[in-house]
Amino acid sequence: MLVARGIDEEARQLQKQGALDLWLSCQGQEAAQVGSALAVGPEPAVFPSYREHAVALLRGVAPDELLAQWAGRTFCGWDPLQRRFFPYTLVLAAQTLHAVGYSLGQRLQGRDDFVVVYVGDGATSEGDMSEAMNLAAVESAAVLFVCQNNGWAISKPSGEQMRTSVAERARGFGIESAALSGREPEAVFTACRRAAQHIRESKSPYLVELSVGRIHGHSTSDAQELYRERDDIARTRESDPVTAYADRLTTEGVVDAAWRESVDAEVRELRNQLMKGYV
Ligand SMILES: Cc1ncc(C[n+]2csc(CCOP(=O)(O)OP(=O)(O)O)c2C)c(N)n1
Ligand SMILES: [Mg+2]
Repeated sequence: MLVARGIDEEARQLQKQGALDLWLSCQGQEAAQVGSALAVGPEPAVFPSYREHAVALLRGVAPDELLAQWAGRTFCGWDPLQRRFFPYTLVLAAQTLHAVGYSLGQRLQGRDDFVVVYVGDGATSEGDMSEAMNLAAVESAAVLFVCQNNGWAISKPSGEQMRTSVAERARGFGIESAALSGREPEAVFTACRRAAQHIRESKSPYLVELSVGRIHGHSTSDAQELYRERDDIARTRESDPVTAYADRLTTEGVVDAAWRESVDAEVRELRNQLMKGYV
């Protein structure tokens, strides 16, 4: 989570300096991403949206590969088959159908791995998401839908996007689901482990809805101060999962100051290398 935070912050700074065209920050969503990615492990193919940077790093995507697309150097940056992490999809919810189709294709090949797809709250309003959930349900596709609900589709609050939770909607399609805070990495890990077990045992899809906070604007082109209350932004920063988890592990004696300093040094080095390659 600390490494993802550092790389994300460096990318934001590089965009401000004109080295990247755009950046969509994952800050505030690291616990949801790291908890879910570690729970499913390295095997399942992952279909991301566009801000799953912590998941990408866990899949072995190098920081400079992660930034390449946002500098307009390539369409992707990494080898999707090698990393089992597919290219970022900017057409909202298109990846949900890709994931269900991929899962059905895997079944035809006699493979029983499940597939993971990440989707935002706003993207669930797209028809593709409803088609994907219905197809996954009727075909009993082995798909784990992970919805990171950060409360916003750019400037549209989630309360104005839907009348029920995404988890409840999934059940309407016949998909088992769970809804929980995405700020606690261990709770996310446990929920996603359970979801993976459900998919393997019952050979049917599952949806996990994780409520998270979006610390920065939608993208580096978005000024969230124009449509979000100051208090709301302040509360999101105060409930930052990265600081909260680091503090908790320190209080519990799981990590100490020396460990933290070694991680900070590693992050500084990664940021330096990234900066040299992009400025
Ligand atoms: C099909 C389509 N419609 C509209 C857009 C423009 N757009 C880009 S991001 C976004 C909001 C998405 O919100 P959400 O799914 O909650 O993801 P978040 O950015 O909050 O992670 C919109 C409307 C798009 N990229 N694709
Ligand atoms: Mg959102």
